[in-house]
Amino acid sequence: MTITPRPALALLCAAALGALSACTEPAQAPATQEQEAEAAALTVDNARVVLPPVAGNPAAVYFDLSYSGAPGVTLDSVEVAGGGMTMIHDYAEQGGTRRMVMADAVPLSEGTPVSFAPGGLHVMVMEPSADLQPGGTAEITLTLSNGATTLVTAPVRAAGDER
Ligand SMILES: [Cu+2]
Repeated sequence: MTITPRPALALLCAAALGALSACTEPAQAPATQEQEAEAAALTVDNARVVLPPVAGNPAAVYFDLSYSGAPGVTLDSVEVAGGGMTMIHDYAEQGGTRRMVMADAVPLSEGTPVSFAPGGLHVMVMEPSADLQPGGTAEITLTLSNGATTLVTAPVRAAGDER
């Protein structure tokens, strides 16, 4: 999918001139209107980080996604502040056993909620740091294939807690 730049900012500026407002450029490269719209189109509920029973093992992240944006978009990556590399995993039947497999990109479509939950889709977080403590919170960034990002704050749970 290609994102076509639109002169939306210029139009806003032109409108603002009538109100004598100065037209200021954001200091950082702004997200395009499309990216902001796509980020708003993603709703993340019930996000939580579950720490491993053994320190140093990967942590897991679960959440419920609903999406109402343009079709053809996937969830491409999930980053966790205080954690290392992340991977999106799923479970699948292989040779009669249920194994963990890589899920590179998770398709999102309107009217089809996607749940990351124990036994199914999950985010594995390598090398969770000591910043991630039970009862604390973690900042999680979800990035879509169109470049839109959504930041959520999730509670951190101990391995033995409810997942
Ligand atoms: Cu996994």
